[in-house]
Amino acid sequence: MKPIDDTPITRNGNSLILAYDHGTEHGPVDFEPLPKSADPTHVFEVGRHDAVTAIALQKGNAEYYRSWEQTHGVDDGAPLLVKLNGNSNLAKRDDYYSPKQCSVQYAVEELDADAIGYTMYAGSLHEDEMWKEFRDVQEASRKYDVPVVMWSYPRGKGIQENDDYTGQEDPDVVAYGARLGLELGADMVKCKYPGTQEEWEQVEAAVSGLKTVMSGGSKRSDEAFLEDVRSTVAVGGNGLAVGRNIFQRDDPVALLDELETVIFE
Ligand code: FBP
Repeated sequence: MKPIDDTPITRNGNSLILAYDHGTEHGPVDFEPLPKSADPTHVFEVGRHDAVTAIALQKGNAEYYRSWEQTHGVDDGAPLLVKLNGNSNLAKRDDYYSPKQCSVQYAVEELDADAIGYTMYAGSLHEDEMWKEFRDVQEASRKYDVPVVMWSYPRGKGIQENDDYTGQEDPDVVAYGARLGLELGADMVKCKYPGTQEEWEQVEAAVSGLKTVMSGGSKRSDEAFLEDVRSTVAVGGNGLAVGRNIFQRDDPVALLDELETVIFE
């Protein structure tokens, strides 16, 4: 099994994953702040920035990405992370579930994926089913020697709200989700930022050195965003998986330059 630090999705041990699966997860509404972001090739171009160590795409865009690279002679595009599962906001379900649309075999053999991504909703009524799917994904990833990133988002009927937190942002819940990544064999976990550095320390304490990346969340100012990233990296976080804070900016280069310094230097 290749250590994740020997794969193209890390640099100096850290990662910046440019996530662009929002058309699946949220729908075109996420492209409204910057209409050109609905064009995948615009975001593929953004991914050529040196700071980006992987671009996370659903199967259809992953196919488009590989053909775009070929037609345009691009050889410096971001390594490809294929997100195997996803769900739309349109479905009515009894609880959270993210079905799988792509196999590890297809991702690696047909799309030449450098990494695999899978969303886990621990706490949902469908947790058992997702654990079984993740087991197959993880074992197939080992067979092909590609790293697995778990989008670890505990949510659903098992997650209680309390006076202080809205369930998903409770640091105990985030830390538990991160720990599941370690227990179930992920190489990296992507977690919601609970909101403070102390709370992220709690996440780090739970994972015993497993790579962690912070989920970007909704768009905020450059300074507020950088501050969140700095505060996680300072206590052991390994970077960022970010979508809206990059692709909703008309010119994200300055922010990517800053992120490159914060995450890799
Ligand atoms: P953002 O940086 O835009 O939050 O993207 C990260 C991400 O995990 C995406 O991969 C995914 O589409 C989205 O967040 C899911 O967000 P949520 O399910 O919390 O609305």
